[in-house]
Amino acid sequence: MSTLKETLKQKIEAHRPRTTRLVKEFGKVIIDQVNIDQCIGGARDIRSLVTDISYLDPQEGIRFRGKNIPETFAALPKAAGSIYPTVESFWFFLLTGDVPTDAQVAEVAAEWKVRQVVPQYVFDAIRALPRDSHPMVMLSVAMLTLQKDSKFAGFYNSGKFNKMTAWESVYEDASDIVARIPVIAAFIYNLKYRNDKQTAIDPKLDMGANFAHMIGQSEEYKDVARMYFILHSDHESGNVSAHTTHLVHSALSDPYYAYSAGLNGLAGPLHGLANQEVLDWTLKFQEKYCKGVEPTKELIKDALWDTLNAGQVIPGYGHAVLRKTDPRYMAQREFCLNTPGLKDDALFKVVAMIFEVAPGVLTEHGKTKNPWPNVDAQSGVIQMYYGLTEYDFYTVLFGVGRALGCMANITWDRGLGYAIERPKSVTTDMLEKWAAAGGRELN
Ligand code: CMX
Repeated sequence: MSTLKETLKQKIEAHRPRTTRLVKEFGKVIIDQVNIDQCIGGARDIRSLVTDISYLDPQEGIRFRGKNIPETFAALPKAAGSIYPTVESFWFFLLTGDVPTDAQVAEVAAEWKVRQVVPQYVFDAIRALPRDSHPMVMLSVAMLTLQKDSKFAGFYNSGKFNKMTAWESVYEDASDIVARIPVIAAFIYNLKYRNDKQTAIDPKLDMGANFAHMIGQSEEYKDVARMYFILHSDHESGNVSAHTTHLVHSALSDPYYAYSAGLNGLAGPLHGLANQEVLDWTLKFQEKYCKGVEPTKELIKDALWDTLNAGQVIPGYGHAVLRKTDPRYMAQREFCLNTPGLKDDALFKVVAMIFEVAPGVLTEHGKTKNPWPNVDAQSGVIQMYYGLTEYDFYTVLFGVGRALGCMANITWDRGLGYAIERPKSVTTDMLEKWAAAGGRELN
């Protein structure tokens, strides 16, 4: 058993009694209540999910295993010659909560080299799709195509299924998925945008660097990939992609079914597709409002109001939980400011100007509870700068990163034996009756 799996085994076994005790001794302790607004309004803010992989504080932003973004980047072992950690070290950290040693990172990296070999039938299935399919469709189909070799499904069907050890086969699938998904994403990118010019895996490179290599990117892009995948990995359990993955897996659907479903949720414009929408909005703004003139705050303000008055959302702004600027936005902004060339890039300047104007406009508009930018507002500028201009691919990049969080979460879901998820629904008649009575009588 690898050091990572052994560490995980010890952590899961040590953690189980905590979950069991909470249910047995304190199961009826009330931690939240639900009102009609939340019932109709997307279950916002109801505390009914448990994860220790990450926690999202509305004011502070994300903490991975208790560490905020700068602390995470500072703590983890770095890629050779880089100030950024490897994705492999982050995976160890997300799964176990431990900062790995260099030797442990090397072991994960070596394991991923074996796991990352993608069967030819996956590429054949992607190729069989219409070439103008959205790249997220291709990624989701690839995930389902891999399902036939699921180790979890195999274990379930073996007749020897055991709830206590089921997490081990989820871990095997999860590890295969995180190792293979960048290779699949690179294949999709090359197929769609580089005339099918495919590049072989370089076995000497870490995951982020290899992704850059496979899509024909520059040396500097290796850090972009590492940073991007880590920043997009996890945002506690309630967001659509993480929650969908958790929900589908709770039926004991294997990780391939579960993550394909999670990707389908990520592909929504209110979730991961917003990074593509931000670029689309910004480029259309330049085209329509800046004919021969420099962008100004006034022009941006006009364009933002036109979008809002047309009943559309400003992509990249607002959040269901956050009530301040997303630290993931700030981490990417800092990357831009610290990168010569990028900090003077015309598109970065427009996005920086939107940051100055949009919160005021959204506040005046008066609808959103959070007028500040989220992760998607900044990410596309960096990709554009490095020549990854095909912005309908950006959600695939998000999906590669998000796999880390979703897979870590469902490995623990199985380790702790979380139940099949099944909230109770009510009817409108019932809501009206309880509204008239001032609340439902609880017994
Ligand atoms: N532009 C315009 N209106 C917005 C808005 C925005 N950026 N953000 C929220 N609103 C509106 C909502 O549409 C809602 O309007 P209605 O009452 O007419 O339905 C109202 O403000 C209240 O919404 P909220 O409680 O502040 O936000 P929600 O929790 O309902 O939704 C989110 C959160 C992210 C879907 C929303 O802010 C949004 O649509 N943002 C733009 C899309 C985006 O950037 N998504 C990416 C989020 C990060 C990610 O998951 O990748």
